[in-house]
Amino acid sequence: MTDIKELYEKKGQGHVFAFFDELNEEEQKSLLKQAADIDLDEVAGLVSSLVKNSGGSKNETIADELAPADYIPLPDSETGVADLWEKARAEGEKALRSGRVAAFTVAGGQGTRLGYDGPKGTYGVSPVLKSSLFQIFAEKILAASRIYGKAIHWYLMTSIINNEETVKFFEENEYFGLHKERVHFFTQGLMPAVDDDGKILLADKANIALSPDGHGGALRALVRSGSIRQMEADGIDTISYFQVDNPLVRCIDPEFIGFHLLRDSELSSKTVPKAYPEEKVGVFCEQNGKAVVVEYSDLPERLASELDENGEIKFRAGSIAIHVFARDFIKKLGAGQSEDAQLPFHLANKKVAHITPDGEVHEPTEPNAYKFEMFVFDSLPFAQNPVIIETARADDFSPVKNAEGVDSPKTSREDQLRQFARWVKAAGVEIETDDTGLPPFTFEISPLFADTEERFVEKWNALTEKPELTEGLVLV
Ligand code: UD2
Repeated sequence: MTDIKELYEKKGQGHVFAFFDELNEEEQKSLLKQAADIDLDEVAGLVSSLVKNSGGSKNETIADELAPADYIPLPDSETGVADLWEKARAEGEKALRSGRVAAFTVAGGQGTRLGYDGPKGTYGVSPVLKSSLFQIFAEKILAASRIYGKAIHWYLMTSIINNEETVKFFEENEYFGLHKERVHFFTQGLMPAVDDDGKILLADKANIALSPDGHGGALRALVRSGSIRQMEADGIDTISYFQVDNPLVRCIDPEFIGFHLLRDSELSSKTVPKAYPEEKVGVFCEQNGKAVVVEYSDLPERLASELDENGEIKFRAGSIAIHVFARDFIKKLGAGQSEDAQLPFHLANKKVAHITPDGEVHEPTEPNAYKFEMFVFDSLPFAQNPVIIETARADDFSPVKNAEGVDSPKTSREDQLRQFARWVKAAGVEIETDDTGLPPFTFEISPLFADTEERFVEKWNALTEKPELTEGLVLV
């Protein structure tokens, strides 16, 4: 154990143990464990490559090599080919019936922007019942399990900060009708926050200031937690990935899965055309013959606002963080089997409360520290045969990120209502809506009643007694 202290001393991080002698035995053990879990060489490398170079003008260098990425357009768009989509759907349905597909949600983030005190997935978002994000996903997965006759496994990545509360929420809600043994939680890795000089910060005398290593940490964590091995044992080779913040997401989409399988892709992605140049989504681009996602903060403004010959946003293929991964691609990358296929870390300059060398608590008002995060989409250039398909924003993407304004509970609730109203209209029911398609009253269609427009129409038409569409109606 003293080896760890010596190692920290040798690497210039000895201050982490400055208060060690004041701690009780349990605290000492815990601090030593936290310290042992940190790869100091990795941190030193990141400090010299990122922290010491922060403020450079990397954007302009990458910008010159970027071109917009190609994607498969929707079948009902001008250039879309309906046959292709039909074939993809058949392939995806076959895969679902054979049980080779699992769902996977990254839910380890801290969700600070929403200002909600709890794991984001427990936040209530549906219009009438205020069902939580987790419940909506669970019901979509349950619905797909019933449709394809195979109970779908669901993997969820949490972090040490929210794991206990997340699992408790599922327990209390009896896993929303899913088989408990098919819902798998695992925690992601942590990285220490450092100051301008690359010194690791202490949250208090007994704890290092640690935070989740980004959703890109999912690849390592899936391997380390044994989830990949378990998938192999269960015959699962295809992983449907989505974020915790998007209640509209089609958790299990046969067409998307089908395109991924038909093209023998290691990583497939969905795109929607950006709504406006500054929209905070990454953009699919091509760089040196490889597909990449350039995060919104890294795309130079002149490219973000450039128009093509048709007057459309040139770099418009927005990344909405919905993917299908081949299991073995994650296995390869997550195990770090290849030196060249390591996901890079990104630097985030944040406010981190910490304890000073003289034992005082420092609550910063300005960003004072650096955190390191990996992004899952950085795995894209390593993937063989990457596929990008277009999806309809209205049926796949309306995230809850901010307490107010864009991407807020209000906008997401309204987008859910618009979807329900479209489905009802498609079934031939007259319903009044405003110019944006929003109905004047609040109602809800549970994924257990129908999870797509097509199934809604079928189910609605089969009802012998149709309920009246009024305020507060819930179809389950
Ligand atoms: C993400 C994408 C953005 C776009 C947008 C769509 C990044 C950097 N950008 O933006 O390009 O696709 O989503 O909505 O991802 N998470 C973890 N562990 C972590 C950090 C995050 O599990 O350590 C999860 C988090 O719980 C959430 C998701 O990753 O489900 C997205 O994280 P975010 O809110 O930081 O990403 P955001 O909104 O900046």
